[in-house]
Amino acid sequence: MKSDLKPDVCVVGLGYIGLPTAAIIARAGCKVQGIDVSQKVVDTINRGEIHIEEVDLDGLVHGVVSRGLLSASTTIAPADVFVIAVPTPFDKDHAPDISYVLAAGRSVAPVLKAGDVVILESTSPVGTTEQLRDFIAELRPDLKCPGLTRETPDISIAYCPERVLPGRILEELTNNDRSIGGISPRCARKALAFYKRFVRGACVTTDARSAEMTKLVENAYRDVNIAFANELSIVADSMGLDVWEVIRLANRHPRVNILQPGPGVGGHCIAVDPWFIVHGAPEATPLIRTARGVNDGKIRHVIAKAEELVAAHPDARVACLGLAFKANIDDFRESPARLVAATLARRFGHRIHVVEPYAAELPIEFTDTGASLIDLDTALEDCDILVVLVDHDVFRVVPLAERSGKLVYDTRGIWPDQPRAAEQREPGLRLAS
Ligand code: SAJ
Repeated sequence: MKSDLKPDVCVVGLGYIGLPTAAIIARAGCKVQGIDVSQKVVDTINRGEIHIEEVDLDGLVHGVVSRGLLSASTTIAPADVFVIAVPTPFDKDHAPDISYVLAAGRSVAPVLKAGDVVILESTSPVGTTEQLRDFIAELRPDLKCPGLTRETPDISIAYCPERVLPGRILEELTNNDRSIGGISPRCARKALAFYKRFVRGACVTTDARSAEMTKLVENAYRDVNIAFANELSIVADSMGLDVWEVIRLANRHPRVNILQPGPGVGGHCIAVDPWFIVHGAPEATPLIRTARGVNDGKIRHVIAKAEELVAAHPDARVACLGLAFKANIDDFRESPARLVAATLARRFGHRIHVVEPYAAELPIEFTDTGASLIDLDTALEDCDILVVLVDHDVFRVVPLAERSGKLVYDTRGIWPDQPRAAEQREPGLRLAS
């Protein structure tokens, strides 16, 4: 690859990170081939359409596909830069599974040539990039790999995690700072030159292991801080205090910034990545492990409280507000809200209604429960109990007049003006956490 020419790029894995990344690189003028194991995903993208929901992604993909800059395939072709963005799940014992990363390495290896750059973006346990390098070296003994030769290596290998927020992916892919960890400083420099083509944020180089750990630390930091807020919510509740009020006041301290309690931590990152650290250093991670336990325990706490409330009002119709794992997105995977609503639906059947403006139908586990999907207006007119599970903006703006007289269990603290139980002399009118 000549440095003045735009590299041909291959992005392996066209999911929530891979597809937006491929589209942004294509927008920067590079020819991008996206690889996915699913023929359906490949066909969708080649039609200029998308298989995931993300703000503005449809228009961008349509544009770069129709300009011939992005195409998709199930089979890999030679390129200058390979970006691997495949899942790294964990097993039932929370041990990370890097088999998709190694499978991507297996598919990339045969087409590698001198001068190529391989970049791993998947969230990975520390040491994965080196394992990927070892695997490629094994498959391609003809190539000199970084860290395994005294001579100038033929290829460069680096780790560069994404840190984008679902719902803001395109903006954050462009504007967030990036950590770029090379197997060697030379690898980091090569990867840096690539990211500079489409990232406006600062690109900071380091070694691969530090970059791997940085990604895990960022999400563990958030998990621990959310756990603190969730623990506080249960403590405040037991003392008859409004946790939202306490946090609002505490956050007026110039060095205090407590996050928001909720029905637990969802999504595919924050509830997963801390385990990669725990698995790497089990004896040294009591805090990170406990935070996971606190956040998972908050889901059980909310289920128990919601069940108690619904059971205590046998004639009441109940609306669960939200299924998404967080506000203003249509992603229902690994969602505490969905788990709470489905548990209520299984136990209380047709009394349970779900309001989710981002869903066209209820997820599969609601089948045969008797629960139904209704719109917000119907819920406000017909339901007696509102269980707020997601802080979607459309819920936040419901005026007090439309929810007065209802029993409200607000797990997100979106309605600070809702009268509390004591003021209304009716137990459980507003449960705080
Ligand atoms: N949550 C709370 N209280 C809060 C903040 C969040 O209960 O104060 C809950 C949310 O409702 C949700 C969960 O935590 O269920 C996670 O939401 P999030 O907005 O904190 O994070 P994600 O999972 O959407 O994205 C995170 C981000 N990481 C950090 O903020 C450190 C994102 O930047 C990463 O790129 C992403 O994980 C990832 O892919 O790793």
